Amino acid sequence: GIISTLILSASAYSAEMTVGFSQIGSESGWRAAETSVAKTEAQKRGITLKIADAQQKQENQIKAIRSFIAQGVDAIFIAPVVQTGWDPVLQEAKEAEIPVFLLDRNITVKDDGLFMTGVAADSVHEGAVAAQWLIKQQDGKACNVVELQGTVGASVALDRKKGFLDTVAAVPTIKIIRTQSGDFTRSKGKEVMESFIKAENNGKNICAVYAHNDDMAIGAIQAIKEAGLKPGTDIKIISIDGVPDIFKAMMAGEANASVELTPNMAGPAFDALLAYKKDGALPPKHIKTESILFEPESAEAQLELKKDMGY
Ligand code: GYE
Repeated sequence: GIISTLILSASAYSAEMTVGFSQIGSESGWRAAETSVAKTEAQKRGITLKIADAQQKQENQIKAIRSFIAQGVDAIFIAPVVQTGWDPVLQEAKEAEIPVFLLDRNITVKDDGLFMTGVAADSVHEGAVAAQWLIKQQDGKACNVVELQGTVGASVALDRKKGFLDTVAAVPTIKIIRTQSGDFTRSKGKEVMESFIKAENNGKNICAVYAHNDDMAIGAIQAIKEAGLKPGTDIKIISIDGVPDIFKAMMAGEANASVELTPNMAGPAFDALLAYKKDGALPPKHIKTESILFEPESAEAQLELKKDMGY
């Protein structure tokens, strides 16, 4: 009767939905977990998810988005590698009446109506949380900081830099003496840290590393060890993401703090999409995830929790 018909159409409804996800790549442990959680969250809701890996290139993302439009998907998810340059392709999606959801990074477009919502942390705040930790640690003692920035032009790199810089600006004894992009990868993080160490009296002028993600911090830890110094004590390590390997490094005394970021960006986006398709409900423009700082005391417990989070 009516009830079974309703149940059938309700379940058939999401099962018939296809979402195209333009993912950045697999530059970090956090990124890989985000991809894996997206698959699980789609499955839970009976949604078909098509993932296109852009290998860090915006041009590949634009191609993937155009292909999703041509296929007539029900929605497009984008983790935008850089902040600008999205207007034309998002205009095409809008004309095709395909809603766009942003995951983990922000964009700057002329018309905010070109996307439905963005699920992300407040990255300026993440940078501020990292800086506050360092200020408290130093308690008035001077500190020369080297910064490993994320991908050039990425909103998260610009914002994590800004939040940190604005916060330490109030404390003249804390100085950023060197800053360079390590592209969010372990290998580049290590390479850039090696050059910082060489330029700064074999690392002896460096008090702390602020890395825009844990993977670059792990690369830096390696470089510090190879230079004969102790990461975590000779040079403090503060980063962002909360991946299992940074908690392992904390347990080994080699890292000091990480601002956690959930890899579950897709879940809230799927929920917003389902609510929109069901009765036209419009989500808030930004769906904000939490930014909590963890130190070595909680590393073991955090490592345990990460097992269920796509890592
Ligand atoms: O912190 C980093 C990744 O955009 C929030 O990108 C994401 C960042 C994340 O490569 O590890």
